Amino acid sequence: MGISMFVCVLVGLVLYGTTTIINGVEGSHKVYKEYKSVPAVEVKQLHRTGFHFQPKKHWINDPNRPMYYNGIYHLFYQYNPKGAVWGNIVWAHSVSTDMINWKPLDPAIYPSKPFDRYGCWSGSATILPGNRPIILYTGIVDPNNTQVQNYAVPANYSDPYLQKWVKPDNNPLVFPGVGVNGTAFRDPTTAWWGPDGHWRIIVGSRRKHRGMAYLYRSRDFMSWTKAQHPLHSAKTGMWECPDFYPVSMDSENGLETSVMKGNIKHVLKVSLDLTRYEYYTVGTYFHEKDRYVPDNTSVDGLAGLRYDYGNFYASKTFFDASKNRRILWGWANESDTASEDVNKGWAGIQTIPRKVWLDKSGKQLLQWPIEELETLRGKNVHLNNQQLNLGDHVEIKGIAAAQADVEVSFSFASLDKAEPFDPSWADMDAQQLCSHMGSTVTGGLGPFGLLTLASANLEEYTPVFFRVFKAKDKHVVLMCSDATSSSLKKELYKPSFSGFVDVDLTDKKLSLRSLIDHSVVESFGPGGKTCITSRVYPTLAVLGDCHLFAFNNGTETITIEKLNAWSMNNPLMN
Ligand SMILES: *[C@@H]1O[C@H](CO)[C@@H](O)[C@H](O)[C@H]1NC(C)=O
Ligand SMILES: *[C@@H]1O[C@H](CO)[C@@H](O)[C@H](O)[C@H]1NC(C)=O
Ligand SMILES: *[C@@H]1O[C@H](CO)[C@@H](O)[C@H](O)[C@H]1NC(C)=O
Ligand SMILES: *[C@@H]1O[C@H](CO)[C@@H](O)[C@H](O)[C@H]1NC(C)=O
Ligand SMILES: *[C@@H]1O[C@H](CO)[C@@H](O)[C@H](O)[C@H]1NC(C)=O
Ligand SMILES: *[C@H]1O[C@@H](CO)[C@H](O)[C@@H](O)[C@@H]1NC(C)=O
Repeated sequence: MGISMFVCVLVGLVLYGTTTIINGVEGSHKVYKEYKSVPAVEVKQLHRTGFHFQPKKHWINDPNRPMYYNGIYHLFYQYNPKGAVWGNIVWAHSVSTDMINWKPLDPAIYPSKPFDRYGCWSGSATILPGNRPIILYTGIVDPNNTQVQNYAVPANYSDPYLQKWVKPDNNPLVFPGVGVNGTAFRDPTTAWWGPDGHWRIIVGSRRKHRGMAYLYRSRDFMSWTKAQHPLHSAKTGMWECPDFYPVSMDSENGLETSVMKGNIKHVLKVSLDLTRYEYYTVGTYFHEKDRYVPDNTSVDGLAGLRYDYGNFYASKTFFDASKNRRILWGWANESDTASEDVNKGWAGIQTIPRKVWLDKSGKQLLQWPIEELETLRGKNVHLNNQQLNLGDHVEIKGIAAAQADVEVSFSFASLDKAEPFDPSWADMDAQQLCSHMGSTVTGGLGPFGLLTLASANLEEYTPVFFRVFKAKDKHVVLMCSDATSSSLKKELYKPSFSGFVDVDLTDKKLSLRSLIDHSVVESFGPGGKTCITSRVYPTLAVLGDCHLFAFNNGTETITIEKLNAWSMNNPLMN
């Protein structure tokens, strides 16, 4: 991560507050040399989240090597101990027994050795036989940004928190080698073990315009050999933070990363530096040939499936053996300016950990907030059978609307009023469509949904809604989380995030869950089929002045069959 930033600093092209573009192709972070070592004077509370993962102050990015070990969940993450913009990155470390309440520890890894002197970037944990965790991470070895893969092990396996980590002197384990671009070679995955007695990892890279998942094998975890061919590649630009894991075709349970047999498929996820979004495919892993082939229902690249259609990047999953589930963590960056971040004294959150599993169709994943989140639910209000006619918006009163969990199921009598889906829209992505047809554009079946983080008179609101279209031989469901009207503040990134929902409408229902937390709205479309995270910064719709509504701006009447909303309590947060 952060490679382009390094390149810029080091070649002296320090850009003050302007977007850095490498080769005119790759989008990237921004470099603020004047801010990166300016500790926060004060930590502004107004938009801080109540129940999302955050340290006390300063910048965070990628979640790293989450794992479960001897009853404790560990989360490591990229952290700037000295400021609220990217820089000075170390591996911060927190522990938890439920992934909701967190206790901070000292940083686990920081630059100190020749093999990581210029940076300690993302990586993954693997639990070796004998219950011994080991971490692989990317080290930066020179001012030219050359990347290698290193390992670290706990100093004391009996320490329940694994506070100290050792980076042995036989590092690095993996050099870029011939034919590999050494400045685009990072983010090793959790290793999996094959029946041939070899461990395997992939490392993200690029070769010209191809994203590469380079495959390495090792018998002893120390000596690694690059395979002749990558596990997979595609013409998408640089692949960061790859993740590769099996999913069951007949159960919601997660699978340990080395499982290869049974009724399973595999998932390959990559973070595209080009778009700063993440994409995944569902496919088959031919382990004898060490090739991954996406199914014909899954495409690589920009038209592909995404975990989340909003602010969500550099994610990582792990297998939680205590509950037989696979858990997904992702980073949600800020949408305000760097100077605002410096002013706030903090930047970046981790999204609520999500359980991930394969949909029955076998074509996509489903995601749902971990059940432990429900322990934070406080005051509850509910509604049943409430009708919403064209233009209606009803307030959901009685909870803390700025920090809430809302579950709602909508129904409608007929699909007849669905607007026609213009074939020319097929070339548009969902986000473009949502920006043309927002919550204020009257429709037929929709737009309907929730108005989150809303001010009393709707000067500010973040609508999360559905709109149903009728295409030639099917219905097309659009889900939007639209930041356009989220804040009266001008200098903000306010995208109309959106994704399509592949859902069967024969029961004429659509459901939605939104986790609302001051400056974030994390939403889960029907059963977790489409997820969207928006970061927003209201000026009026804050704290006690924040409201929640359900609305309909379509001609078809919508019924709120059932709505439950809870105020959310604050967990222990670092
Ligand atoms: C960095 O790159 C420059 C220019 O290619 C080269 O002269 C120099 O030797 C490199 N430095 C290191 C430490 O590799
Ligand atoms: C390792 O951790 C255990 C449990 O905290 C402690 O009792 C022991 O003294 C530690 N060993 C060393 C060498 O620090
Ligand atoms: C190697 O990767 C860097 C960083 O992405 C890029 O700027 C450079 O053009 C790449 N070199 C080649 C030969 O592709
Ligand atoms: C997609 O693959 C399945 C088998 O996995 C096959 O039955 C189907 O015909 C393929 N569809 C296309 C369009 O190639
Ligand atoms: C519904 O549409 C009307 C007319 O465009 C607009 O004034 C109103 O704000 C919309 N309601 C919502 C909740 O967006
Ligand atoms: C998050 O911030 C927005 C606004 O500055 C950028 O447009 C995104 O590219 C950025 N996302 C990531 C993953 O860095």
